[in-house]
Amino acid sequence: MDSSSSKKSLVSSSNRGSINGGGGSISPSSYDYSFKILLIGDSGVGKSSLLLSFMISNCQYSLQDLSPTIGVDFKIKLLTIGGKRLKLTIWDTAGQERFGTLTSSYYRGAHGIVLVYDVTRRETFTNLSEIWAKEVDLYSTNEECIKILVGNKVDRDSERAVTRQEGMALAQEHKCIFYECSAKTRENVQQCFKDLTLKIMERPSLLEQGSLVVKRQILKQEQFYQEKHNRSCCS
Ligand SMILES: Nc1nc2c(ncn2[C@@H]2O[C@H](COP(=O)(O)OP(=O)(O)O)[C@@H](O)[C@H]2O)c(=O)[nH]1
Ligand SMILES: [Mg+2]
Repeated sequence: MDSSSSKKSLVSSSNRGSINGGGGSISPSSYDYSFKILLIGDSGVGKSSLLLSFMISNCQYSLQDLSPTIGVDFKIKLLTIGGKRLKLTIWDTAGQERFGTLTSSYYRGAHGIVLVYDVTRRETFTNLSEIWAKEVDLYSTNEECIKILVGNKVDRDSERAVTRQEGMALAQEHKCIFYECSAKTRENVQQCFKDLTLKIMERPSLLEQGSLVVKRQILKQEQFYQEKHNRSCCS
């Protein structure tokens, strides 16, 4: 199973169309676990493009299709891993990172955080340590959340300003998984999100949180049927 849809944010009135023709509400009974993943990093590093590249499965597209997306707040991807049906809600900034105005609510409850830099722009790499990792420490409410460092735009190898070794060293320093990707060629994009999800599932505390929504739903249904049963017994 692999389907996707984009959703309106509670705070934004913008409504971008769904990418894979998905859409509509997704019933909690259609997945076992629900995880919040977010993308951070400097403007222009390719966060929105990586997200689009991940959302669009098995189809051809050109770089024009990856033009900057402003106003998308989050996208939902349903997928099955290890027999478990997962709902990934992936949050992308609507360009606020340009003004340094990402709020704590963006980070709240995240199970996975994707820290992105552009391998051709060194300042986007140094800003990860100087700005973004600090924001994560400050705002992330899940101490155990899984972080992944992504060096994007590896298709522009001749313009490289950050080596793979440097990326690996930074990932080690911040206890992150490390991937180099290209949203343009889609190299490593699926693997990177899949690996992140697998690591979330391996962490019991995150798995527990991810399943709470489902548990609540089941409890509600049970209460509903119990009450219905009691009413019909006593009347
Ligand atoms: N060559 C190349 N260009 C990319 C790649 N990913 C994104 N871009 C381009 O980089 C620019 C910024 O991308 P965008 O996704 O809007 O970055 P964001 O601000 O981090 O969301 C756009 O012009 C994209 O087409 C990539 O992997 N390779
Ligand atoms: Mg963007």
